[in-house]
Amino acid sequence: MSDKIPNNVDLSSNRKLQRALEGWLPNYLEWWNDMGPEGFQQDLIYLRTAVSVDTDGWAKFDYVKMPDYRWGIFLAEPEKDRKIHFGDNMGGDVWQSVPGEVRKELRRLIVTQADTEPASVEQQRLLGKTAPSLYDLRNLFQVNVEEGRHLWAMVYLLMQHFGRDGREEAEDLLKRTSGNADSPRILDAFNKPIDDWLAFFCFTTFTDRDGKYQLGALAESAFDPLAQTTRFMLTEEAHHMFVGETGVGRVIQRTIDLMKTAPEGDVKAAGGVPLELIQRYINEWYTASLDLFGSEDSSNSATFFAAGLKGRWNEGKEGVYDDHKALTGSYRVEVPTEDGFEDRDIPLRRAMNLLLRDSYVEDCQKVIKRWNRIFEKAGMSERMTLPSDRFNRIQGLYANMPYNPEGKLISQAEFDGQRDSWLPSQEDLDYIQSLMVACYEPGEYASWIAPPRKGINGREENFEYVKFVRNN
Ligand code: BYC
Ligand code: FE
Ligand code: FE
Repeated sequence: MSDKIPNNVDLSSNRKLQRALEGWLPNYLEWWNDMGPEGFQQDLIYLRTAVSVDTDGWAKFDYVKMPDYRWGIFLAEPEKDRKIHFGDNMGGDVWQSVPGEVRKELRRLIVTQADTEPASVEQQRLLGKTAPSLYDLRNLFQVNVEEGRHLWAMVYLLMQHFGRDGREEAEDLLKRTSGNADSPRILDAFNKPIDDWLAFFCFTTFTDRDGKYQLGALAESAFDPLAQTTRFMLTEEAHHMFVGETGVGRVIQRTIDLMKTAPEGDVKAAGGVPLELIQRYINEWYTASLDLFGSEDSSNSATFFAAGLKGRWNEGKEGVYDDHKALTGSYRVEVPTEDGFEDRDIPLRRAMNLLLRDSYVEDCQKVIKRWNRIFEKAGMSERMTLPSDRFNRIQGLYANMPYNPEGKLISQAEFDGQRDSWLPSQEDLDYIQSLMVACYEPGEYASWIAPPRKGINGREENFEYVKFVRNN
């Protein structure tokens, strides 16, 4: 065990790697200080820390200062005699080191994955100042430190398996910045501002859920260290999505309560979030997350699949797919043309982004269903929906064209006229911003959100999830 860097990869017997990681550590901490959560660094946060990957060592809860969080390297237990189970190399042994012929592609996948982790921390860095409760504040920081750990996980792969290039990439990951005009983060959604908590809850619902599917696809990889690393990351992702889904759910619940109890049912006057506004936020973050799957028709995705770098969702699970080569078959899509649409049959391997996205969309639909149960329980007929996958896209076949949320192509003028009823308007953003007032009393919640049904780790209602050491 190396003291500085908790790990289960026997770091102390790998001096070169240890030195590289220990050299990177101060830069990481500097980044965390400059670009991580603003304020709160000396406060005591009730966090779950991974000490090891077995069930005991993994769910340890304690008060920690964020900079003392045990960022480290944890890989899931390797599977014995694992074989490549899809693509051209199917049946062969999985790789413990990087084959030269896929080095470039693998490095790019790992760097892209890695880049999203610090990006999300940057996007969320000011939210602590307006947390609606200590419970939410603690959840934000739990998500932030774990995204920091996900960066460590990817940096480990880069340094262990990609030599000097890997070390350079690791440095660059701390140099790009979310939203920076000169050196932005790689993927679009990670350059969008997250300036309020409704955006945070939508992001953790929809964008962290892209994380779940992308990590799931990488967990199938023939490059075994990547598969093991991402498999362990997935266990943390579940909590991030929980924070998002219950967060939006609690906003909906609060709005329903206000619709029934506020004078004249005026939700805004009572400091709540109108349902249409929640729907507009859903539209925005869901569609931005669809863009993260890349184009529906993608030669990159065919290359990744053929080489065994990235599989489909549950590729290795029995009974899901009969054919793991995907050399035959196609996926029919409607492609926009000058004067309408035409059908295109995308060869299956080139449609891998789309197949992964279908699994994601199905999962999102279940989330919507669970949110709609809140309305059903309250005896209300209102419902939340997911917009069409053509709406508001900036990647893929339907990018930058005026589709309405039902997926119908309309004129640009009509789109512009209706835009603010479909996506958050400046007025919406200003209104939500006006609600963002910190509520730091244990057991108390801001006006626009209902309390959670249960505490973290079974804690009582007025548990002090954050102990302030000094004024923030
Ligand atoms: N923004 O063939 P195409 C997470 C680029 S989230 C900007 O359509 P491909 C997390 C693309 O790079 C999970 N650029 O796409 C969540 C390509 O560029 P080049 C993150 C985009 O390569 C919350 C060109 O467009 N993990 O973990 O098949 C908090 C055409 O490419 C975008 C991964 O993404 C975009 N949205 O697929 C914290 C997994 N989409 O080659 C963390 C690794 C496409 O022309 N990444 N482009 O320069 C991948 O598997 C693939 O890179 C993508 C794109 C699925 C993202
Ligand atoms: Fe992550
Ligand atoms: Fe996450």
